[in-house]
Amino acid sequence: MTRYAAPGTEGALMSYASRYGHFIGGEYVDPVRGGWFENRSPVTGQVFTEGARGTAEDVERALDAAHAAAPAWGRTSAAERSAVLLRIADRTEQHLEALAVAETWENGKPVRETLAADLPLAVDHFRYFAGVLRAQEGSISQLDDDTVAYHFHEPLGVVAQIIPWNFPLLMAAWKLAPALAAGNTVVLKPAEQTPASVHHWLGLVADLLPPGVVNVVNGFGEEAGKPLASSPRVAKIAFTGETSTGRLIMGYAAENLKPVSLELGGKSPNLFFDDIWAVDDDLRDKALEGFAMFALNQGEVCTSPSRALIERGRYGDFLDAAVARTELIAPGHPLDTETMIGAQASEEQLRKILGYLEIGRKEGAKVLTGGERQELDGELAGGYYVQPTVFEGDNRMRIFQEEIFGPVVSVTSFRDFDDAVRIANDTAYGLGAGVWTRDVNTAYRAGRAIQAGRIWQNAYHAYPAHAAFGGVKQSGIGRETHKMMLDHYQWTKNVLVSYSPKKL
Ligand code: TXE
Repeated sequence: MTRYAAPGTEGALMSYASRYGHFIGGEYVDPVRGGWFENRSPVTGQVFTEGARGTAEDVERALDAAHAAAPAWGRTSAAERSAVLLRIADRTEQHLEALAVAETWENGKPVRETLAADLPLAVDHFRYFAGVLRAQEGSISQLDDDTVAYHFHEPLGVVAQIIPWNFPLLMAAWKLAPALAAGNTVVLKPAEQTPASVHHWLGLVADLLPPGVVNVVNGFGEEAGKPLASSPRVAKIAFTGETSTGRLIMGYAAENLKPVSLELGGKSPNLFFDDIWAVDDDLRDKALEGFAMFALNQGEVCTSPSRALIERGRYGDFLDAAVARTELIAPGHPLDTETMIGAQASEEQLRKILGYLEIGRKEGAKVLTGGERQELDGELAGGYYVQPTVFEGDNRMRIFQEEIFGPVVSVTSFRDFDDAVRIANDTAYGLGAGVWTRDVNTAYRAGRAIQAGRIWQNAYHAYPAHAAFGGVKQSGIGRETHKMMLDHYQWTKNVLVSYSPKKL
């Protein structure tokens, strides 16, 4: 076991600055109106740094810088931009351990996850888009012997990106890599709960980018996010967050007729067919792991498998084993490499989850394990910890229909294939789903019938680049983590040429 030292303490791999201004035009600047807000580590509940409280004036400054940088960056060759992205990936990788600690301290998630997933995935994202960029081609249509239509990819220009707090660095990488690859400059707003890690990372990679190509404005949704998303000076808005905020963003964008991509909430079903239990083998164990994935990242994942649907024949056997597996999820100090569940990202989120634990009980759902705040000792006593919780109930309950965004799974049974699909689709959301079965036909039919953008089969919570990710229904519009993102961040110019000497 390794216990990393907390940022800024003796032996620590990194320390945070005491405050982070906005990053505009290649340098840190103070907020125009002079406001700052406190940033608490959810690990301890203590303030560890401050972020600039951005307003419309700061957004305008960032947009000025992004517009000034846009023409030159947009004209760089694919090879040049690709080389920059590769250097960013290498630099991030060189500091991977320190960034993993930073991410854990700011967000609360266990360092074993930031080391194994958040940071390696962020690094790979830059490498992936550096690669696909080199392979992108325009096209030519030959309309007749003398007439051709060229299709060129043009960058959109300056894009706005607004990200949440559940994966501060990975969400920044998911947004920045394709936008930069496509030749855009960016104004990005991190979540007010996690303003610092992105800045710490920027401090490490900023010299690799021309000033103004990436600008980061901190602040709250209404004060900084809204002026950014509603600015006529942005060519596109990319957003990840709550569904209700996504609606607002789309409204702002509609005013200026700007394209949006939205990655929103979810209530993802995880389906366990009887045959998975029929054989005592590695796949059965893997399915139990798949069940326990609801607690990964403290359940603060938009695709969290927060509804488990178990076939009736082996319901009791599977559920007993699943509850036992859940009870192995070790809480502890998030900077210990053996800790499996860390702190919720903010006190607000903690309160929201505890509220849903109450709602579940009042609705008549049965708590099979957990159900309380996780009390920890010492410096962790002020942190925001929740026990992994398994509820048994009915899909009509609020705990089955509303996104809790905590380590809480709501379990129910299904009769047969059609019943499973009916319950799975009985939700406003359509982001992720899991299907666990040994039968390839069941897997295929379920994969086609479930309304969700990503369906894992005998797997869960894998987010590799080159597999398109995004939602349907109330879970969003557009896809990420795939080369098709280049199209989201470029527009097609058609040049139609006649080589005919004949008169018109
Ligand atoms: O989200 P918000 P919150 C869900 C999850 C969570 C709930 C609330 O259920 O409990 O949302 O989280 C910015 N104009 N998800 O309140 O408000 C905000 O500053 C422009 C799911 O944090 O959507 C932040 O940068 N921007 C999710 C970002 O939007 C605005 C991830 C997200 O915050 C704005 C996070 C406005 N009017 C939460 N209001 C997922 N799908 O991964 C807020 N913002």
